[in-house]
Amino acid sequence: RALTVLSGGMGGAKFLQGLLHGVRTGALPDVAADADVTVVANTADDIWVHGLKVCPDLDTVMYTLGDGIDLERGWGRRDETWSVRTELAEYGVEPTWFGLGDRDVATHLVRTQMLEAGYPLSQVTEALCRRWQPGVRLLPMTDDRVETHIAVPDPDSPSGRRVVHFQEYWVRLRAQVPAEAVVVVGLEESTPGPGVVEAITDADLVLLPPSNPVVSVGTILGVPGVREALTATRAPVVGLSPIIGGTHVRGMAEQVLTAIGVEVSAGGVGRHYGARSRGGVLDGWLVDESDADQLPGLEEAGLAAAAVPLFMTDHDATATMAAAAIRLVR
Ligand code: GDP
Ligand code: FO1
Ligand code: CA
Repeated sequence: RALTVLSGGMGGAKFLQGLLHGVRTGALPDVAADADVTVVANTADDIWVHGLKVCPDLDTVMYTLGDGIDLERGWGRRDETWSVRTELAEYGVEPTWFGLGDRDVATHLVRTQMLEAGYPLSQVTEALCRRWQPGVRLLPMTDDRVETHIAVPDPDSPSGRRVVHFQEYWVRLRAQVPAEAVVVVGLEESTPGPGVVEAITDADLVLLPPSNPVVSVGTILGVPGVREALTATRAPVVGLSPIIGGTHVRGMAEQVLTAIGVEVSAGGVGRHYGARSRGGVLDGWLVDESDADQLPGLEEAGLAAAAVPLFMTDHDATATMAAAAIRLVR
């Protein structure tokens, strides 16, 4: 069987670890131990810093599944050193708020060199994965440049707001100011990367992990052609809520859901994605057991829904929720 997962960074990567564990241990119903897993990853977090192209979500998935991630930070490399970052700060070169580890810089140098030589991001990613062997086919959602920006309040500007790159909103501002709008530059003009549409239409199952519904999954869905592929695929499409008890487990999903006017609840996100039978992208939606009160609203919206433990505390717990997702739609 072929599984396809639409993923952001940390949440998606953690889900993928459990999913792969479930595949390998035969814990997933109707999924053979040699099933192929394809990941379509968000690239709208990408940022050019110090002349280097940094792809946080691609790298977080690649490092996590390739066992090079720093588990405590959740991003960047294990056993990292920060000489380059320190030297850049000594030169007073901005942005000093976005830290590039020395080992991580090598990844960005390889990527930037290949991009400048004319290789598309998909081929760059394939080359980097030859080293990291993540155990999945890792596809950028698009080879085109797409960047999420966030409008924040700014009393000093005539419009009362200013727009910052998503990384500045998250890393420098710590998402401590309201997100008034989410602007994904280049999204309308982008096209799905090589293999993306087929990964969705030819899959036996498509999973939406508990990634950020706006700036991780939302951006993938926003690439023209992706929604159509989800509508057309014969595979069931099932998702897991990143919102538990009315807020995110970590990160800034609450802020960006509010920015786009979506209710910050497990049911609200499920309804936001919508039932495929009603023009949306989902057949099924899993919520945490503490959100069982959301189930009637989801069923009314045409979605198969269930409430199960949804904290990814370890690989077995994650594999169990992945199995529950499959059971919901098979
Ligand atoms: P990012 O790109 O690094 O922000 O990572 P993702 O977008 O892939 O995932 C971030 C989302 O993961 C956040 O909205 C969190 O609420 C969600 N998340 C993190 N840990 C868990 C968990 O254990 N269970 C669930 N259900 N969601 C989680
Ligand atoms: N997150 C931080 O909180 N501080 C950083 O300095 C930082 C640097 C960084 C460098 C490379 C990279 O791939 C990720 C990095 N991140 C950092 C995490 C990044 O903001 C997140 O992984 C995602 O973009 C959130 O979705
Ligand atoms: Ca991300």
